[in-house]
Amino acid sequence: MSVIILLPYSCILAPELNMPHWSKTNVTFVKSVYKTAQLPEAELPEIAFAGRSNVGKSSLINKLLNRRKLVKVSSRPGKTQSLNFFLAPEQLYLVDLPGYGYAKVPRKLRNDWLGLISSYLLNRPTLSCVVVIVDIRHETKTQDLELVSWLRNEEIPFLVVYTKTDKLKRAQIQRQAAVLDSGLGLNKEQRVLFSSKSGDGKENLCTKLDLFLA
Ligand SMILES: Nc1nc2c(ncn2[C@@H]2O[C@H](COP(=O)(O)OP(=O)(O)OP(=O)(O)O)[C@@H](O)[C@H]2O)c(=O)[nH]1
Ligand SMILES: [Mg+2]
Repeated sequence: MSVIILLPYSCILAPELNMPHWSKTNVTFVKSVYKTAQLPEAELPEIAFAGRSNVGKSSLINKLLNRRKLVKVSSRPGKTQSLNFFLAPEQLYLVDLPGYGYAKVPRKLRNDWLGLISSYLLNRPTLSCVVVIVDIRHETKTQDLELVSWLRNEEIPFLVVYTKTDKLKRAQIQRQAAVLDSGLGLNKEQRVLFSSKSGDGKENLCTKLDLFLA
């Protein structure tokens, strides 16, 4: 008996159309942006990744794209000082934002970053989602709460990721997640548990991000 499998037309012509954005291997670094004038043309959907210094933003992007060294990861906080644009051709931009909350950054530089980041987040017409990354081990930090409240107020779509879950035991993960949910005013649908080390939560994160891009 022969079995005939019917594939959708798009699948035969262009298999990549039916693949999730996240299995792409041809993502490339485009540019570092230090001033609004340097932003690439707003022609593709964009996902920006924000969070405190050293929380694991760059590691999360690498894990999402299955790339070990696309984005530089460091043990030195404050490594990412510009808006770094990565491109999945014809699909979307991923934007690694500078981390906040690192005390040793000079005030002038910090104010410049804040101006650049808030202007980018407020005015970027193609911004589909801001991923706010929070270390699952910590209590609710004022700056995370401020960012989430600001995004909510400005009606900028966002998703929160509690990362580094590999550092906690299963029961602790649930306890900490509940503490952060309450501190940040989130329900379970608005956040994802994730580990860049183990990859736990990656599928859920991809599925949630796809909803923002749909
Ligand atoms: N165990 C564990 N370590 C992680 C995870 N994510 C990141 N790290 C580590 O945390 C440190 C900081 O990671 P980065 O990805 O550079 O953090 P970042 O938020 O991009 O840092 P800045 O660009 O400096 O703001 C590195 O030593 C990573 O290896 C994780 O899920 N689990
Ligand atoms: Mg970084």
